[in-house]
Amino acid sequence: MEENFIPYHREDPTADEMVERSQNFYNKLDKRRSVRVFDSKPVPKAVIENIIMAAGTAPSGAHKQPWTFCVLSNGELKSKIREAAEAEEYENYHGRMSEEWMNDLKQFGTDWRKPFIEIAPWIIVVFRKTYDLNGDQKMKNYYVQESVGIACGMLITAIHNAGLVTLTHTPSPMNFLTKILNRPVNEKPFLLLPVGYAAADASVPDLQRKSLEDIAVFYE
Ligand code: IYR
Repeated sequence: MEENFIPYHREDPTADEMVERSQNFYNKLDKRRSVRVFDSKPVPKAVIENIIMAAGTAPSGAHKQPWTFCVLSNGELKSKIREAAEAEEYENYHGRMSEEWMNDLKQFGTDWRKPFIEIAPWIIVVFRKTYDLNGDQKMKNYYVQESVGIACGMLITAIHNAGLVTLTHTPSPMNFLTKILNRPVNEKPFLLLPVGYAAADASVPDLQRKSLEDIAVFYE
């Protein structure tokens, strides 16, 4: 064993256990939906801390963990972000998005208004660290997009597991987030996720997910 290595504690489930566990996990994840209408009901900070710690277990290039999760519940900051996001989205929905893109979005009923940014009790803005800064010294990060994308997937899974909802909001361009949240030059905004309870009357589009045959090719 390498000097800095420690033994890995295996679980060693039986084949039957694995089939059952994986089926149960899939059933649970299959209930996840992106929800755009939130309740303002408070969510304990401890839940948000736990889901961020869960996201932080993601693998990353050279274990650089090139992410910062900015968590806000402050009403003034939320309003500023909503205002800036809506200004960009207004432009997107009034000419910046192609006709094909607008058509693809029709079934989701989205528009430039983003009230969830103010209504959801928590907003998480994920930043990717294009490099690390140690004083003036720049240190390389690797596979930053992939690493942060994986961490966001785990974050979304953790939110769902906690019994809450979210949606992946990517206002475009999103550099206003760097300014409002006063982030350093090595950080770039990646994704904005409102987190909270779904509104009592929330509804979601009747989407179908692709089948296994549609998404997987087995070479046995
Ligand atoms: N960013 C816009 C538009 C949008 C784009 C895609 I691709 C979506 O899946 C959903 C929305 C918005 O947030 O409305």
